[in-house]
Amino acid sequence: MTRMLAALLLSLAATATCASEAANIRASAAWIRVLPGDLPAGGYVTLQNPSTQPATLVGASSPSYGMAMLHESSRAGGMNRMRMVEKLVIPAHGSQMLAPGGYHLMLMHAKTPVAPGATVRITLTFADGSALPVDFAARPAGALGPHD
Ligand SMILES: [Cu+2]
Repeated sequence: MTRMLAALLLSLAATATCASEAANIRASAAWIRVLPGDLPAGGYVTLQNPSTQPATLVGASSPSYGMAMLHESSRAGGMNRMRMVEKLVIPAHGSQMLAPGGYHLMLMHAKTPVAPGATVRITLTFADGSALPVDFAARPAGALGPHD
């Protein structure tokens, strides 16, 4: 009987720590920078993880764009570079910023022109397969942040 109870408690504990990664993440200050023509837009967001489990961002998709990728910008030898990032960890009790000059979403092939002021839905996907839909505010090419 005691053994059964222990097994039951163990399974309950396992369930409690298996909340989906997406459910643990809080997204804020989500915006995209819209560039003219068919130039890709950068997507930026702050991801907070108040949970006790790390979450790993592995991709993104949007009904407004043909392709969305995770990128990192850097400067090396006076050159701006970008590279693809396969995954980005949001640590337990921590946060990760996607911001100009660093990690960002690269949104390509807008299906229809996205105007500044519009809202673009982007779904973030995590390593456990869970998904977090986030509304991003479209901002003009000169914007520095979600509000300026
Ligand atoms: Cu990029």
